[in-house]
Amino acid sequence: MMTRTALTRTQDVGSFYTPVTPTRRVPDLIEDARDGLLTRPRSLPPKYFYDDRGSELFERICTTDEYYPTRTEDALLARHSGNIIARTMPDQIIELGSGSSRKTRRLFDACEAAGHVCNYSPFDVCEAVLEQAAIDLGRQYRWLTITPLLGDYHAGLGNLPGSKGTSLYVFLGSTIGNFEPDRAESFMREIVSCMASGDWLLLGADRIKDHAVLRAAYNDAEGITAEFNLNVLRVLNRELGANFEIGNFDHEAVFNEEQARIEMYLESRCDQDVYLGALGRSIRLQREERILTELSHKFSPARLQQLLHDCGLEIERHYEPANRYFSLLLARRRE
Ligand code: SAH
Ligand code: AVI
Repeated sequence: MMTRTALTRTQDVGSFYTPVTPTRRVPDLIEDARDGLLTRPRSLPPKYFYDDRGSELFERICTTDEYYPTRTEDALLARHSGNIIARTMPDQIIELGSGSSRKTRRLFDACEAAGHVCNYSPFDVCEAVLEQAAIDLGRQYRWLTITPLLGDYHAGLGNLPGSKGTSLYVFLGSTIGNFEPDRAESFMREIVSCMASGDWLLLGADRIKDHAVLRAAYNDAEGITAEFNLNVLRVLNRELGANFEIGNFDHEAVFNEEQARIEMYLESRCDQDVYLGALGRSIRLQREERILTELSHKFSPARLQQLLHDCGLEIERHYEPANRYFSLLLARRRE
């Protein structure tokens, strides 16, 4: 991953990012660790996965044989971006949790093919991934005005920079599945409240399917998902002055059928004490005790329709592959 110094040297994208001012306060890592680790059941919010290394590991997960969501969604975008751009003709594309923006290129390719120029605002919590995306996209699409936005989308969308004309909000990768169901709905409502009449939302959502396929996607043979999961302990060691022994934990990812979600845990391999420096406290973890690190909800078409309807959206198109592994929904605000 290129460093910020390197970006300054390339001078490719001018000033690098615009910070998104929170509209509400969200807990910081110390508070999240206090809330999530000092009491049982133990848990951590998934945003802490995404330091530089975590973002790189996520990119590697996307290329594993088992992790079908990325290539399935990418194939849908490759096939339908022409249609999506023709319908929406966006003046700006605003992407939430944009990561490397790799799949979003399909939309830019379609813009190019249609001779349509637009602006792009990728919004992410990880500075390194945002920076690299801005550099790469700036090189590939010289016509594209890129405004990288750095911030936590849980802190509110009310301070996103103002926009002119038609906006296409993009939320890909089934990141919506990482939210608790109530939060998924309130977040979607927040997106809708940013949308003016005539604006669009493109949402990617992973579908319920054969449980073995789902389990394999979060238990790849190379162990990259395990590394991604364990990486959050490195984040805690660095940012919180904790002393987690990475080798004392196992990656666990199980499908909870009742809740239709993958649950990802770090499981303690032994009885152990871990010191959380910034909290001035130790916690005792018993053998096989788990820390919940991520929920990844899987959706039925009916659930997606209900979610979008309840949030004031009207579905314009529902794109899905022949195996129905993934949904790409193009929606607009219901008037
Ligand atoms: N949209 C991309 C990346 C998905 S990974 C894709 O489909 O491949 C999830 C992305 O959301 C990561 O880049 C991560 O840094 C970002 N993210 C996670 N929590 C976030 C938060 N609270 N605010 C903003 N971005 C967040
Ligand atoms: C970003 N998010 C939608 C991914 C998912 O599938 O829930 C993160 C991930 N976790 C493990 N593998 C991928």
